[in-house]
Amino acid sequence: MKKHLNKISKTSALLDKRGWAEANAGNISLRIGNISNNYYKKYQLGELKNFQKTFTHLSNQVIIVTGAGTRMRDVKRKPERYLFILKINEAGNMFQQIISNKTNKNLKPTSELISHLYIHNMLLANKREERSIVHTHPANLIALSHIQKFCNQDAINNLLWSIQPETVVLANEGIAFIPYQLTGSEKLAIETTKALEKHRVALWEKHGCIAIGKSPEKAFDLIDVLEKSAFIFFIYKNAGYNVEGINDIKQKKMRRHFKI
Ligand code: 2HA
Ligand code: ZN
Repeated sequence: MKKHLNKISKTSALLDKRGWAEANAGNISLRIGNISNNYYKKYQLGELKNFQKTFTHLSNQVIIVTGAGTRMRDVKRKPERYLFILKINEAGNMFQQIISNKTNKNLKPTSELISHLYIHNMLLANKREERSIVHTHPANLIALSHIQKFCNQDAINNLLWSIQPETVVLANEGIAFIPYQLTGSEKLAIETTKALEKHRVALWEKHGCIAIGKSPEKAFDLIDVLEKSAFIFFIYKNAGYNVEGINDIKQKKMRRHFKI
């Protein structure tokens, strides 16, 4: 278990270092799968609680999520205290906290739990390789989502790809754009899950980013590369320039070269 907790705390440290984690901003989850019952003998299990719906593909899954209201800088220091380990029941409609002697029994799962559950359920249903979800608040991407012209999937991707080759290569299917929805809502979860069937990263209008990856760090990398594009955009805008960037012909050549 420790190695899984450490994967999350390593990424929470990166979010803090990037300045994307003001107060309790952001949340992370890592699905560690279906662990044999023997495993729980050394742990206590908390009381059974209901989800607001049934996630059939999450039957018997164990998922680690950041606690509600926790700061990334605290997760980095004390992962056992600020991470919540959920053991989901056979039916996929209830969960229990897995408790060790370092667990904070008053902790609750992240306020965006509904999005994490919907997405993990979809990933399992579609036999996808991603096990991690990272949600964070990168300032430059959020700023772009305040500009009407870029509140459009084609427009925002054409801009971000044109800024640096790494964005074309790493984020080759682009970022999904999710129009504004209430934080922590089921509507936000449903729209995001639909979008992540075809993407690995989405931008929540006027809020932040959410990405999936094999590891939390891989999900972080995707947001990092897109945020760097947005950062460079505002640098040249602030310097008073409108630039062409990497044009379509060059981007197409790059896609052919990298077979993406
Ligand atoms: O976890 O970022 O979207 C705090 C948030 C909610
Ligand atoms: Zn958020």
